[in-house]
Amino acid sequence: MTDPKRYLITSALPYANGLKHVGHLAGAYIPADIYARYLRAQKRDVVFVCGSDEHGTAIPIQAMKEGTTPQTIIDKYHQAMKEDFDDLDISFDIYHRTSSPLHHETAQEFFTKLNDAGELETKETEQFFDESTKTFLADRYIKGTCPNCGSDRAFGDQCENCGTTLSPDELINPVSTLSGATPIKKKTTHWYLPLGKHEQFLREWILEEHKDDWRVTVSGQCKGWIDGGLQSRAVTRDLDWGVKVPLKDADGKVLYVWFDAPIGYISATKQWAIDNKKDWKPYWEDKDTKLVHFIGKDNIVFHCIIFPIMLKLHGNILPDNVPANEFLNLEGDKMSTSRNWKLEMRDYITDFVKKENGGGQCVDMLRYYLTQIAPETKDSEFMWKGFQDAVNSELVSVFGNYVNRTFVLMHKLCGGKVPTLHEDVLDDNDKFLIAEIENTKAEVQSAIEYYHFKDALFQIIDLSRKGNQYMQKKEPWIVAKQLAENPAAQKQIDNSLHICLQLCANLAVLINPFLPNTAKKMLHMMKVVDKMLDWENAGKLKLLSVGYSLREPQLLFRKIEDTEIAEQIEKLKSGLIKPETNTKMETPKAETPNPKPEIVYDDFAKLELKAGTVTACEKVAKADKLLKLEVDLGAEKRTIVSGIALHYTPEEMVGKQVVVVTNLAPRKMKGIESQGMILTAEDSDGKLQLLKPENAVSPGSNVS
Ligand code: B3M
Ligand code: ZN
Repeated sequence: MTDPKRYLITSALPYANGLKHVGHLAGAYIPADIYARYLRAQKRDVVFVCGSDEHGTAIPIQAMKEGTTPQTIIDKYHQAMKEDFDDLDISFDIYHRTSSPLHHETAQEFFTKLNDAGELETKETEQFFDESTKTFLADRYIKGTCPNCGSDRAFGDQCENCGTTLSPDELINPVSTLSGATPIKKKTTHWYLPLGKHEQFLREWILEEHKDDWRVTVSGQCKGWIDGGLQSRAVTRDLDWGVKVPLKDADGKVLYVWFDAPIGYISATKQWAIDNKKDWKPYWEDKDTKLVHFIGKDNIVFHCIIFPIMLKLHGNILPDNVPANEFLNLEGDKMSTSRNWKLEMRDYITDFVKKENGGGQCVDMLRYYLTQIAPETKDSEFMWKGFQDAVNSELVSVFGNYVNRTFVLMHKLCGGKVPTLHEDVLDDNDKFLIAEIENTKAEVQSAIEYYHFKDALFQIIDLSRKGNQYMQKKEPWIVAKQLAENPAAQKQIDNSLHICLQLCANLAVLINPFLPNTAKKMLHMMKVVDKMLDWENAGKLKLLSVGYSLREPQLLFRKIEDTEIAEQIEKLKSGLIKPETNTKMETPKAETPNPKPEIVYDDFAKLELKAGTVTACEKVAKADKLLKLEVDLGAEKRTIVSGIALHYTPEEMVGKQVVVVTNLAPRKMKGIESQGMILTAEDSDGKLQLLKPENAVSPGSNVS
């Protein structure tokens, strides 16, 4: 879209069920923030919205885990996520929440309009139902084995391991995550959005109209969905947590979280408009608005297929682009909350930003590295060593060093003032750098407009690298020594430092959308006001007036020490919970330290071993390694305390089968009587895995 009147930028609404990690930050928040800051510097009319996604089964499940109410959970994580985004200078114009009455009204109006227009269908189907808790098992209330990758961490809506979108019927061995029970089927009626009716529209809009400007990873995924045949999607659920279906005959039903969540972008815009005395409508109704959704790749189908159909039917504008990012891995492995293999935004804030030598520079260091490794076209890798290298050998040694050198020399050779530019003695090196300043602006601008943020950032650092090379060629400190014999050389010194200083000012403008704290520090050093950061100022040598006196330099970035990196890697590794159950593991070398003495069969026969199903599980207070399990053994239930808390979360234990030594004398652990022991295998690296029957057996089955 050329020259839109206004921009609406959205970042995926994070679920308010836990803290978010740097993968989320790199995927949906930093790129959107760069884009919004860039547009603001261009004096565009731009609104950047986000907020917490507070519905769906993820919320009550987290509440169960933490032994509290869904409301407490959303309040807690909404606040925490908002603070984290603030601490990392993500400049939302509003951070809203989908539990707000305004959102509920907006989502209900949306549903009503589509339903009244006959665009939704109702269907009676049989769905999984947990008889013990009297709950229909939608989405994350049901889990089982993924038909695609075989992981046992697949939910009724999506596999956590491979990301495939699923329906409960596709799960192998489905169990209720609420009780661990095997569900039955029960009839229920729901509203569906018939996606198939809109196939032609999607083909034309995505595969033709946007064939050149959408990322191939995005349009490719869309094509796959469309070619695969678009099924009708249920937009309601039998749950008691969510936006109520606004119809008389729909008691106990709420809108599907993926129906209401994207409408959250609209309700956030409405709230922003109320707060700022603006009109929200043009942002969602006027064709001259450019709407851009920043998301991670697992959200593509919702933002490129389902929500656009909803928007079209409701009479809203469609997104102009959805620059979805791929995933960010961490130290060679997939980031995962359940395995605790992750770097939460909050961890970085605590360990770097809030430390004595932290602050804005540490915010910018993370923003820098995450942009440099942004998974724009393929999955990428966060490596602590890579972070250290990016900071030390690019931010410190190239960009920071260039700025510092320029300021030091200007104070030493030009009396702390911006020297004159003598046009009559410009040499080729001067001319080359002046041209590079202009070219770089154009290149950065074009890269940002195509959502190639990584490339844009590279161009900026490269410009500072050229500044260093220029300084090395011009050597004003050497020229200064010749002044006694050759006073005309002062002109050379003036030119070098004039150009170098103007380049510093340009770098501040260009880096501002990416590293806002750094730009601010540079403004302070140059004693200029924020207005200097207007984008139109870049590309020219006119930012600083001749004769203007500047401050002493401040170091822009500190070095990252080896010890800091080592600590982070250690922290990550010691927190790891368990390996993927379907990950191939190398067979440990045959090694039997202290072999036990031989026994006769009768010794073995003394053991009573049974298979059981875990029906409840929780952490044991003040014991990092212990979990308390309730195990169903058919004829009886047992409480068992087991030292597996570093390898399994309570939530993932529920529903699992285990092998129990049932005739072991009871033993008290942390005040709890453990009535048995579950069997595990310990890998060579200390990771524990449960021993369990290959296929589910009835609880109480003998093991021999
Ligand atoms: N909350 C899923 C996620 O956090 C979902 C995004 C909603 S965007 C409208 O990945
Ligand atoms: Zn899978």
